[in-house]
Amino acid sequence: MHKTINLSLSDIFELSVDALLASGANRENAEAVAAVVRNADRDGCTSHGIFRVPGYCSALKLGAVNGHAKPELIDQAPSIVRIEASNGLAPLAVEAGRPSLIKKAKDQGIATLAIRNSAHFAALWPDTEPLADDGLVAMSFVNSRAFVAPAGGKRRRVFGTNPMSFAVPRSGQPPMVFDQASSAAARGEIMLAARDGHKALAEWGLGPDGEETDDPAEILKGVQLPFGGYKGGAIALMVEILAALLTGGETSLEAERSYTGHGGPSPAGHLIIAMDPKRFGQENFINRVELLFEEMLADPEVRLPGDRRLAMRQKTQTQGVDIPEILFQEVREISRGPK
Ligand code: NDP
Ligand code: PYC
Repeated sequence: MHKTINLSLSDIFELSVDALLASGANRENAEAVAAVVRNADRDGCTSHGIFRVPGYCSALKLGAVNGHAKPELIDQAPSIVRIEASNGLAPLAVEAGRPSLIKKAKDQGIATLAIRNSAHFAALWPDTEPLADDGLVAMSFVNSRAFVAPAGGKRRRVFGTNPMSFAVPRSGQPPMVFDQASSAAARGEIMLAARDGHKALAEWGLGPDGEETDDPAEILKGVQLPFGGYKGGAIALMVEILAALLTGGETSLEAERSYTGHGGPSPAGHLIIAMDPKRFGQENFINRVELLFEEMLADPEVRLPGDRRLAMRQKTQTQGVDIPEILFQEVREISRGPK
């Protein structure tokens, strides 16, 4: 076990901002990234919290991503807004596009934010939850570098871990949000298992020889597998097409080919869809969603996706987050800047 240190959520934010600034990001970009990092740790998404800051910083220092990028908003059509992110970091691009996406969704009933050339290294629920907070049903899709074999494949990586998130508003409660990789395990979870000396599950992936292994480090060198065989493989394919091809972003294979080994995010594509239930003529939508949830929860074995995150959110506001001391030292060292 690692020796840990307890940090408040504002400590995590400030430390992340300082490390990103010291690595060459401007304040706008640093604060946008630090907010998603803090919120990931707040919600118990350790694999996309401060654990990711050294990777962001390494990519910034090596010039693999542009920490001064200013997202360019393109009003493409009445229901489509595009962002050219110019090799910048995804959190600022999402912030820049959100107001226009919300307005278009409320005007048109459905709207899409298509982001190309941005580096997404985060969880996806921060993209969809604020839209549901505004009364919209939302979906988000992003690709990354090629880590995952298509269903049936054993050696050749083609897809990113290609997550998707879905959010729906609720009555008097935070939105229900799910957020999941299309691989059996997010790469971040495999990295944490490798770091913490845990074994991998057989379905997570294969070693470089195409054989099963319980060593997470071998899977990181080999291929990850889609969840649920060909069904997850089809979702990974769909996300690749929506996120990379429909936005004009880099495919996961293209991002992999230009990757220089910095350990941080690579520019890819990113698609967010928002729908206004009122414009669909469904004034009773939220009540019907609640009835559906009541039916699900009538079985005490069932919980809603996102409930674990929301419980963690309650806890960490007062109790802070334990992180490995070695990670804290690493990020603090980065924040002190070059010697
Ligand atoms: P998980 O498998 O941990 O969880 C997926 C979803 O299932 C969550 O919404 C979770 O809710 C829900 N869930 C889990 N257990 C249950 C249950 N028993 N009943 C009902 N719902 C349940 O997520 P992943 O490991 O697939 O992904 C982890 C993170 O990695 C995500 O945030 C994802 O966006 C991120 N990621 C980012 C990528 C990128 O390219 N930027 C690539 C791949 C992943 P809850 O959280 O409440 O447990
Ligand atoms: O955890 O699979 C992952 C991931 C890929 C890119 C960012 N996170």
